[in-house]
Formats: sequence, structure tokens, C-alpha cells
Amino acid sequence: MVTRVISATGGPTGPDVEVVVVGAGFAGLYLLYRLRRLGFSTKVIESADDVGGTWYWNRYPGARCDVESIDYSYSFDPELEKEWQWSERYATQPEILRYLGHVADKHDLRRDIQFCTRVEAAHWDGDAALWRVRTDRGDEIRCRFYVMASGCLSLPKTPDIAGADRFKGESYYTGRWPHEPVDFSGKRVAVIGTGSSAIQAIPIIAQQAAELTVFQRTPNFSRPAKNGPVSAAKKAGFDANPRAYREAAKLSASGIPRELPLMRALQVSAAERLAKYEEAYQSGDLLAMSATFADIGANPEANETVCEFLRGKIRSIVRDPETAEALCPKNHFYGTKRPCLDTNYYETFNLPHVHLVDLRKDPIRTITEVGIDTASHSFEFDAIVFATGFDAMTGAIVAVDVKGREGVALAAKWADGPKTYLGLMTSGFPNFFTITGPGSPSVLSNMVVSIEQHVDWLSACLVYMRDEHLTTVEPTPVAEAGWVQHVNDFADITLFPRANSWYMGANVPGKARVFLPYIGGVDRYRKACDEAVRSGYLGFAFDGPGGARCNDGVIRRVQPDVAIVLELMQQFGVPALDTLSVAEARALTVAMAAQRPPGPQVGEVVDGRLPGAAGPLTYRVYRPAGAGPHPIVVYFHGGGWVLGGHDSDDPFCRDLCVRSGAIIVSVDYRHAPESRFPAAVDDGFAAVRWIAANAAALGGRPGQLAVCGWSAGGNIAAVVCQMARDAGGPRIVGQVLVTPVTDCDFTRESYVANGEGYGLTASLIRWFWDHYADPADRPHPKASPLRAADLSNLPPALVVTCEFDPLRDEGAAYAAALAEAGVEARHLACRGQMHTSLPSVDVILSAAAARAEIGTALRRFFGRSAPPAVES
Ligand code: N01
Repeated sequence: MVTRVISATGGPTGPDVEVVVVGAGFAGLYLLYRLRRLGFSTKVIESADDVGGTWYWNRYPGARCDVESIDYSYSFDPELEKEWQWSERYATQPEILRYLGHVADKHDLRRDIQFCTRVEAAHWDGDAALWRVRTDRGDEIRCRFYVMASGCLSLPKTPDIAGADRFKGESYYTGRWPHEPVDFSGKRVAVIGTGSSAIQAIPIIAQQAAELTVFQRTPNFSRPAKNGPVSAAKKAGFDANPRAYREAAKLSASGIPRELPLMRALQVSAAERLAKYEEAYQSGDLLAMSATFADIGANPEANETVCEFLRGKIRSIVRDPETAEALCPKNHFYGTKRPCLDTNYYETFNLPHVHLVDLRKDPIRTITEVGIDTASHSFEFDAIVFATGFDAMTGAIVAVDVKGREGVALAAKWADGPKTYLGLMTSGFPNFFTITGPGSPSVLSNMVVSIEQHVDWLSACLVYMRDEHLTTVEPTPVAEAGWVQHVNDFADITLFPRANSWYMGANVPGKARVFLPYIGGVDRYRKACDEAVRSGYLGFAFDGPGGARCNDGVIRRVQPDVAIVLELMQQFGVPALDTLSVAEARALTVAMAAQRPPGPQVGEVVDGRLPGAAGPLTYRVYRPAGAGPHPIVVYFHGGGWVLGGHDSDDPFCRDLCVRSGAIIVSVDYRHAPESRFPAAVDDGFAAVRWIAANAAALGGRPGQLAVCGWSAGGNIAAVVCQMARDAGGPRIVGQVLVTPVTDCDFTRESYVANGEGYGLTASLIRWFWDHYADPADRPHPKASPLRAADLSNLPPALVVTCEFDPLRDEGAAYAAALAEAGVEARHLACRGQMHTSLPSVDVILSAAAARAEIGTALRRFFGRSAPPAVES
């Protein structure tokens, strides 16, 4: 039942219609359906003469979806799910177009769609608080809300090939294929490009053409689609409970229900790995290969095993070894350019009339009137098919002259890459929405699921505004900057930014190199959108008769991989250590350490014993590859003086060794509660003295000794520096304190803000302190080095703190106090990290930059104290 619209339409100052939507594809049709039911007057503008969007235009031979049609279909209408049966696993373009036509008919959508009309401009009129939308028919439509539902891959890229308009034969663009049948029989045909479109079209064109020449600049990874009827298992899985199936899709990472792997590729034997790849290969499922192991998208070595497996398949299909090799992708990691599914693609190159031109070896010079000239050949053709792709994600949006507040052009605002909040809106452009816009999962997901989610979110927002008497909404610059950062943070922990892909805008000359979609997954993304709403529309500013309101802020501040680790800990129900006995806590720490990636290879690892303050201590030496002597870093592990050992910090020590080029001597020390304060620091100091005295025997360079420690180990490192200073030696050239304990004050702001939910809790720190030191001892500088009366004349320091760590503020306080005392101290504050981030080598990838800085700092410490180089 319709209640009341946001504002009456019509009149000289009011809008003609409440919502204008650009595009009548999957997104525009569902948006129209939804808004109409909610009582918003809506007009859809579509340049084609019918519905369909991308499926209207992309009617090249062989065009079909490569997400299974059961998944690639609307969920909003359960009746539709019953009445429409897909004839194939992967529906053809005509079938999908028929489906969309059926939806339009069923819900009588066409009456609100203005076809054969292109939106040319949309300007925000701040005085009237509405958009003035101009079309190529010369009319202006005033609307309150302007929505681009124009698709992510809808604006074909202008061919960036010299002479592209000179060709006198037939030219075709896969993204704008004619509606009349095209017959290539008896013709000499060229196809330029080997992306998804070309890979689908080439086998079909080859069936007709007399000669087919494929011009390939970058080979792509493709696998057989294994198309056929919808499998009985898939259909049964859906039919058993369609609502549950759709719900699972919404809560999945890709918009298609699937279990995600936890195992890493190099954790299993080669045979096991290959068996998994073979199964994925045979499945004909686009996403199966990336879902074989957890680290395919992030770990170069893991990814390379997939690449080599797939190259092996290409070599086994294509008979001519030179052609096979040219078809093998070698310049990008699997998945970082969108992979393809095909039917007989590689087999087609075994046909005698099909040829491959490798443009890396023989680039196109120009297109001529009769064909294509490469550096070494002149080819003549009757037809050229341009399968050269799209100006993806932003192209269609900025193709319209969109101007927001103060007449700022969207194209100008996005010149260095799109800036959006949640991929839904952009600041300075009130009441302007993008469906599956940049910064949302969009092209990295099942588009239909992502479209429905955006439409539902937008619709709910408009209802909220109507109920609250609000006229305008737009994201705040703070929220937008935070989201852009989060989108980039996520991309940066993957291999995606390394490829020249359209995901990166790299296929369009001059386009900013920015990762365009959101790679965090449909599930995580949906949570962020819903959370923003639940937090009073966090990051959105509203205005209108109902009053201005804004809960400004950033929706995701924790680094993405930190969030994933925390999620996994929750999922596996890892108990809080402070609820366990010491023995149980130690056992759990050991068990968890065994599951981690091993860290990098070093030259040599040797265990030994040295004399501690009250008996022998074990140590583990990590030597860099290459001839010594090397400087030495004495390392103290973390674990709250209670837990841990060489194994617990082994990957971190390896990483430190590789990055610093120094020998790392990881020293054990007596643990509490068996040996309470000051046993740990006394052992630490004894160890440093012994190592300094025995540096040469350890392969070290005498006089070049630094200390480093994490957490409680950072506490020991800091105290040892003070003890060495007070004892007159040994000389320590630098100290790296990684999220150290420096004080026994539990009231600092970071204890309050980060006391729960980020791994190390305030209550666990108290548990550690209780085991380690009596309250009376805690303020002693050997327990709380921040409380030392004198902090001068200490070694240069790098103090690393993490934003979401209860210990953050005491680390920062120590860095500041050192600097105040005249010590050369640098504070590295790690954005979005938690207490355990730094030692989590190859797990928290986003902390790799901070680990690199530690390596650099250590090198600098040694460089500073190194004797002048003696030239021989
Ligand atoms: O476009 P593309 P597409 N000289 O950009 C080459 C979706 N889709 O239309 O990689 C020579 O992938 C270019 O070479 P390079 C899907 O998401 C889905 O095929 O830039 N070559 C590349 O080989 C897909 O990813 C489906 O070196 C030039 C090709 O042209 C996206 O749409 C089907 C060139 C373009 O490939 C786009 O696919 C179809 C030049 N100047 C599409 N410029 C399904 O669902 C470009 N190229 C199955």
C-alpha cells in the first residue's frame, strides 16, 4: 500500500518524476519493479529499442553466460523461478534476453521505459534539490534521484589501433553486434582480442570462415565450460529449497553458494594439488579453480602452480608447439585477468584454416583498407571482428556529463580513479546512485545477486528518506575516503593489482590505474552496507524538512586480512587464553603455531645453548644466505612472559633475517609463573652479554648487535637496553620494539578502545601481568621501562605500534619519551593492524610493509655503526 511520496511531483519547481534510472538491463528492470511497488514514480531511459542491457548488445556468435543460469537469475520473484526453466547449464545470449523480456512483460515494466533514448547530461540543481537529466531527444527530465544502472561492461572501448576506421571490409564489435544474422561463410576473417568474448566467438566463427586469423596480445587462461543441460544435482539442490539456496548465495563470497577452502596450496603434496586442479578443471565451473586453495589469489608461488597446470592443459590440446606456447599465459597470475570458460577454444587452433598471430612478437602496425599490417606481414581480410573489450566500470557512468554540487563534473572528480562510498554513491553528488558501481563486488561476483542487493539497499534508503521527510542524501568525504582506502587495502593483499587488466583500468589508454571493484566478497560487502544502515546510516549525510542528520565515520578501519583472521578465530571458537590454565594456553599456542605458513627460507637455522642468569637457555640462530660475518639481532619472542618460544616466533625471525640481512638469535628466557619478575629480563640481559662476547663464533660481526622483541619480548628488549646502558655494556646499536609492553598502567585509551575484539584483550594482558609480576614490582623500570627515571643515552629505536592493540598507547608513549630524552626514536604506527599482525608472516599480508620497515631500520642501525668501508 502506497503511503506518501518524498515530495509531490510536478509544478514549476518540483521533479517530473521521483527517480530516473539509466539502463534497462538486469539492474534497471529490477529497480523499476521494486521502486514502483514502493510507490516511487520512476522512469527508465534506455538507448536500445528493447530491454536487456548487456544481453541486448552482446549478441556475437557464441555469446553465453559463464555463471550457471540457475545462479545468474533473479531471486526476487519466486513465481518466476518456477515458471522459467533454463534449457542449458550456461544459457545463451538469446535465452537470457528472452528471460529479461519475459520479466518485463510479466511485470508490465515497458510502460515506464523510454527506449531509443540516450541520457547525455545530468546536472544537480542545488536550489531545487533535484537532478536535471537531458537526453539526446532534447528533453529535460527533472527528478529527485538519478540512478545509473548502466552496467559495468557496457561501453565498448574505442579501438586504440591505428587505422581502425580505414578498413573497407566488414567490421564487427562483439559488444555491438548487428541484429541481422552475420554470415562468415567463405570469408577471410580476423579476430582482434582474446578475452572472454573472443574466446567464445572464435570456435563458432571458425566453423563458418574460410580462413580465421586471431590477433592475440595477451593470452588468457580458459577452461572447458562443459556446457550441457542443467545438471540434475544442481537443479535438485536448488529445487529442494529455493529460498535457502538464494539466501546462501547472498551470504557467500561470490554470490554463488560454495564452501571456501582453508588449506594452502603448498601445504599439500604435489599429487594432492594436481588432483584438486584436475577436479576443478573438469567441473566446468568458472570459480572452481580459484577455490581450490585459500591462497591462490594472494600467494605468487601458489598461483604459479595453477598457471603451470593450465599451461600443461593448453600444451596437451594444441598440436603445434609454437602455437601452444603462444597461447600459454605467462605475464599474469591466474585470475588476475578475468579467466574464461570455453567450448573448444584451444582445439580450434588445431584446424588448418585457423591461425594465431602473437602480437607480442609481431605487433599490429596499422589496419589498412584491405586488412591488417603487422610489423612483419600484410594480411588481407573480408571481415574484422573487434573483441577488444570495454571501458569497464566507470566508462558508461562518466560518458554522461554528470555534474554535482558547485557544477563539479564527475569525470573530473574521478580522473584519478573512482571515489565512492560502498560503490553506491559519491560525495558531492547528492541523490545520485550507481548500481554495482566501482568499489562494490560487481564484476567479481554473480552480477545478479549484487544487483539485487544494491537495488534493495537503495530502495530501503529511499523509503527511509520518505518516512523521515528527508530530501537529499550523500556520503561524507570521510566515509568515502575510508571506503576507497579499504577497497585498495583489500586489493593490495591480492595479486590482482599486478596485472594489466580491465579491473585495473589498464586496458584503456590514459585511464587511471586503480583497482575498480571490491574484492572482499559479496558476504563481507553486504555486511558493511547493512552495518552502515544499522549505525544510523554511518557516513551518509541527509537533509530535508525532517532535519539535517549525519553520523559521520568510516565503516571499515581494520585491515582486511586482520578482519579475516579475527573472523576465522571466531568461526573456529578459539578460546580466550585467559580462560585456560597456563598449560592449556601453552598447548593451544603451540597447536596454532603449527598451522601457520613457515615463513621464508633462510641460509641456515641452528639451535644452541647459552648461559642465562640462572642456568642454561636455549637459542636459535637464523643465518642469512651468503658469506658472513653478518650483524646480529638478539630477538625476544612474545607471549606475555608466560607463553611462546622459538617455534612460536619462527616465521617472524626468518622474515627478520631475510629483510635485515642480519643473523637473528632468538633467545629463550625463563617463563612465568614458574619464574616471575625479573627472571625474564635478567635472562635477556645475560643472553645479550654472552652473544656480544661470542659474536664472532656465531658468525657475527663484533660490535654490530641490535635487539628486537615483540610484545613481552619488546618489553625485554627495551629493558635490556636500559640494563646495558647502566652496566656500561655491551654496546647495542639499535632497538626494535614491536608492539611492546612498556608500562603497567591499564587505563590508557587504547586499553579501553581495543580491550576486546582484536585478539589480545585487556583481560589477557592482566592475566599475563598477574602471572609475571606482583603489583608492587610492576612499576619497577625493569617491568615498566617507560617509568625509568632516565631514558637518555639509549640506542636508537624503532617502536612499532598497531592501531587496534590495547598496548598501542604505551608503545607510542615510550617512543615519545625516548625522543624527549634525546634518543633517536622513530614511531611506526600501523594503520588497521592488531597486536599479532607483525609476527603473522604470510598471514597478515597487509603488515608486510611494516615488516619491511623493520628490516630497513635494522640495516640502518648497522650501517650507522659500521666502520668506514675499506677499499682494497
Ligand atoms: O574484453 P576483454 P571481452 N590491440 O577486455 C585485446 C565479460 N564477459 O569483451 O589483454 C590488440 O576481456 C585485449 O588484449 P590485452 C567478462 O567479465 C563475460 O572479451 O589488453 N589487442 C584482450 O585480449 C570479460 O572479462 C562473458 O593485451 C587488443 C581483448 O582485446 C569482460 O566482459 C562473455 C587491443 C579484450 O578482452 C570483457 O570481455 C564476454 C589492441 N589495441 C564478456 N585492445 C561471459 O559471461 C584490446 N585488445 C561468458
